[in-house]
Amino acid sequence: MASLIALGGNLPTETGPAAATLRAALAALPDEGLTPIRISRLYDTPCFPPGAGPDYVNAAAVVEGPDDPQEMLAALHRVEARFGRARTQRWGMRTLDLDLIAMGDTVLPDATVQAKWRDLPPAAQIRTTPDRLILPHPRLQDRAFVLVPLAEVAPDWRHPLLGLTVAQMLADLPQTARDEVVARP
Ligand code: A4P
Ligand code: MG
Repeated sequence: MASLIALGGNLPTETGPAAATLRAALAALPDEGLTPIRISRLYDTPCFPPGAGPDYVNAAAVVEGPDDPQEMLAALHRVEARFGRARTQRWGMRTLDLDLIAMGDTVLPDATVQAKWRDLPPAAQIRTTPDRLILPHPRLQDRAFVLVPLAEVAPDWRHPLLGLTVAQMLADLPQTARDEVVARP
């Protein structure tokens, strides 16, 4: 099944600066059974929340991979591990973060729980981490650093619960937030 994935990093690794790490991670996807179908450009994005660390490099891709969402996430975690992802502080600095944004119109674990995580107030978002896979990714609709790259590779994917396409969710963000996400030359 085709999945949408988002990549981000704001710390150098042995591979090099974050941009080099993202490129290497994209190149390593086939080693984990994931076939990239479309890959966005890399984007420079301001750190969220502001001041929490260096700015990020972000990208998105459409990949063909396992039908089972848990297997899909496990494959992404193996790529993260290979590039030295250490889970320390949530929303802290990271060498490589690979998020599973969506798998078709799969909703996990169910519409009520997905909506609960989606509607979490910002303070609680920082304090709490889901202990299971939530699909679509609960913060997708809020984040220009996800939606701008995603609009390059899957503008017409439609959120199964919000009923909005990627292009529509992006258009709903403030212009200032969209302008901060800048494609690298
Ligand atoms: N989890 C549940 N649903 C998912 C999903 N759809 N995709 C669980 C991935 N993981 C999911 O994730 C924490 C737990 O969420 C996992 O055990 C998984 O089972 P994580 O990747 O270990 O932790 P994290 O990355 O610290 O949390 P998360 O939620 O991925 O962080 P965010 O929300 O992605 O924030 N600013 C800019 N400019 N660019 C960025 O890329 N990224 C973050 C990370 C903060 N600020 C940023 C950026
Ligand atoms: Mg993550």
